[in-house]
Amino acid sequence: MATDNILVIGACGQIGVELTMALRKLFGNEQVIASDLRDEHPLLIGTGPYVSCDVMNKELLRTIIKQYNITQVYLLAAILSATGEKNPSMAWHINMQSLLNILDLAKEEKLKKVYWPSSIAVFGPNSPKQNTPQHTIIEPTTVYGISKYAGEQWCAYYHKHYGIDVRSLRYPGLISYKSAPGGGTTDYAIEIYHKALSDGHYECFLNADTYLPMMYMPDAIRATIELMEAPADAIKNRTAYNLSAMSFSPKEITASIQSQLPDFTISYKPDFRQQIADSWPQSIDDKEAQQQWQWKPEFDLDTMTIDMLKNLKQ
Ligand code: NAD
Ligand code: AKB
Repeated sequence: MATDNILVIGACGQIGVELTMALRKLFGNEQVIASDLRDEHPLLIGTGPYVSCDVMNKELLRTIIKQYNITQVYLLAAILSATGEKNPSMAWHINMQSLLNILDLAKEEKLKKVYWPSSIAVFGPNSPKQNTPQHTIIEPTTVYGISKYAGEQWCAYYHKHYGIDVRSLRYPGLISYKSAPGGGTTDYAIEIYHKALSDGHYECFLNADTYLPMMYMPDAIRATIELMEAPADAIKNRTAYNLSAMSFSPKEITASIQSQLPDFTISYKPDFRQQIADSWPQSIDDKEAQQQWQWKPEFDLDTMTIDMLKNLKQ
C-alpha cells in the first residue's frame, strides 16, 4: 500500500473530509493529497498535504498528478440534486466535465485506480420503488440523476476501451456530523439532528411518509474503501453498484430521535425537493455488492441516531 499516492478531489465536502481522514489512516498522511476549490476544511488542517484546485482545470490536475506521483484519484467534486435543479446546465457541465477530465488523465497518466461515486438518483419514477434492483428501468428525471447515469456509462466505456480500473457506488443519502452536506434532497436527515439539539423542533422540507434509502457515513466510508481495495477481478460491475443500509421516512427518524429526546417535535412544509424525493426509490437491493465484494452495513436507524446525537452534543 505504501507505494500508492492518492489525490482526493472535493476533499472538503461532506464525504471528502471523512474519506480523506480514513485514507490517511490507511495509506499514511503524506500519501493522501487533499484538494478542493474551497479553503482547507478545519478538520484536515495539519493532517497532510492540501492543494487548491478547480477540477475543471485539466492541465492543473495533470501538474498535481505528476508533482505528487499520484496513482489513485477519488473524484468527489460534484453538484448535488437540489442545487442541480436550480442551475441544470451548470450541474451538467461540472458533473460531466470533471469526470471526463479524470478519466482522460487516468488514461494519459496511467493511473492505477479511479473512484467516482454515483447515486440512487440514477433511478426515476418508472423504476421499481421497493428493493430497486441493480439492473432495471432507470430513466432519471433530475439533472443530477441524468449526469450520474451518463457518468456510470462513461466509467464502463473507459474500462472497456482503455482498461481504466474505475469503480463506483450508488450511494444512498448519507448522514454524518463532521462536515456539512452540500445541497442534496436527503440533507433533511442531517438537519433534523442539529435542530433536535439546538431548537427541539424541526420543520421538514419533505412529507412525513417520504421513504428514502439512507446510510450512516462510517458505513459509506468503509464501503468505499472495501470496494477500492477489492481485487480487480472481483469487480464485475463497471458502471456502479447499488448500495444499501437502511430506509426510513421523516416520521420514522422523528420517532427514533424522540426515543432519545422525548420533547422533540416536527412539522412539515414540503418544497421543490419533495418532487425529487418522490422520483427516487424507497429501498435498494444491493445483492451484487454483497456477493461480489462481501458488502455488509453495520448501522441501522436507531444505532445511527444514538451515535449522531452523542457526537453532535460534544
Ligand atoms: P459536497 O457538496 O459536500 O462536496 C463536494 C465538494 O466538491 C465540495 O467541497 C466543493 O467545494 C467541491 N467542489 C465543487 N466544485 C468543485 C470544483 N469545480 N473543483 C474542485 N472542487 C469542487 O458533496 P458530497 O456529499 O461530499 O458528495 C461527494 C460525491 O458523492 C458527489 O459526487 C455526490 O454526488 C456523491 N454522493 C453523495 C451523497 C450524499 O448523500 N452526500 C449521496 C450520493 C452520492
Ligand atoms: C442528494 O440528495 O442529492 C444526495 C444523493 C442521494 O445523491 N444525497
